[in-house]
Amino acid sequence: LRQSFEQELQRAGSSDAVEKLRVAYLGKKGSVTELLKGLKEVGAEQKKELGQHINALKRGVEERLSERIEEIRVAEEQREIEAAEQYDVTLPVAGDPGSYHPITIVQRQLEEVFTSMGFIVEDFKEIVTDYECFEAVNIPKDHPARDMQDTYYLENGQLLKTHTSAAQNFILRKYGAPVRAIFPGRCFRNEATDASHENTFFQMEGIMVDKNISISNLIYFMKTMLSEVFERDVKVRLRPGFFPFVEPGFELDISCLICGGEGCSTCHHSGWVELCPCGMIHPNVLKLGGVDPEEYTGFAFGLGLTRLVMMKYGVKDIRDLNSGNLKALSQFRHE
Ligand code: FA5
Repeated sequence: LRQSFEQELQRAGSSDAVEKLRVAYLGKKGSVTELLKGLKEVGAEQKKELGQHINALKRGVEERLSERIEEIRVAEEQREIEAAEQYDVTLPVAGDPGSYHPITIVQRQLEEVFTSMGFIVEDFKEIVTDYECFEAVNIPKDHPARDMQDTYYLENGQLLKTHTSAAQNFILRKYGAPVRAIFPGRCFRNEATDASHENTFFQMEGIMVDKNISISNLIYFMKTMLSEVFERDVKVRLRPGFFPFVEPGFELDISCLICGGEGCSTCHHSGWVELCPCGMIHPNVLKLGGVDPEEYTGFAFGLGLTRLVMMKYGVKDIRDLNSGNLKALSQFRHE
């Protein structure tokens, strides 16, 4: 019986066929079941020994059935994988092949620039805690700087990230010092929108912490970044700026490339666009991140990625970038 079962099992090529076998051997009228029923007719002495044999046979059959089911499952999976591999992703697409969003294009370009300089790229959540967004970057409760960013609070007390600085503490704790990291992300602020302000926009934060990091390191990296993105000289200015998480802090502005610095609605007629505030990381922020400020220093910057994209491509109104207007967005092809 065992032998014929084994032969039939090998021939069963699908889970349905295996199920039929199960019925044929272990079902109500199955061969093994019949054997067990037959035990009634033998004497007590023989019953014990024979019973043990038949039960062992039954267990063996059950085991082999499950093994075969598993074999079939693996083989089916393999067949599916092979079929998928035959799908040729290099074939030309009929019709519009689509395009990347300009923010994605510039984000990837910046990621390449920074990774080539030894930075890692990190990701972070969009829903964060009050601690992550404010306290861990030296903005305690009741600090007036909280009003600098109008926050969307959720019912559970968490909030939508108002700036990518909300990830600083996470990065410092995860990697310790020394560390070089950039972390792009979407930010949300409850503010009135105009040509250069949206309630949803992208920033790209960067930090570099090591022994003896100074303002000249910061300026070098900012210059490199801008020349790589614009591939030409652009006018920038650095002025003092206040952020509780840096000391000293700076505002890095770029001469408005929409009007050439003459003044237009994009730059609020000032000729300058606030692009990338930055500074030396405040000792309290390092401490809260588990890094000793006596031993290490570092810089941080919070690049307005969406505004950088506007300047690079001459987009006059930030709202065009969030519009989902494919016709407008598809002009920006990836080189
Ligand atoms: C910050 O968010 C700080 N966390 C930046 C920072 C990081 C400073 C690290 C020092 C060290 P600010 O609120 O200025 O700063 O925003 C930074 C940039 O994001 C701005 O320069 C601007 O380019 C962009 N930005 C801010 N608000 C908006 C908005 N509503 N729409 C579009 N871009 C915005």
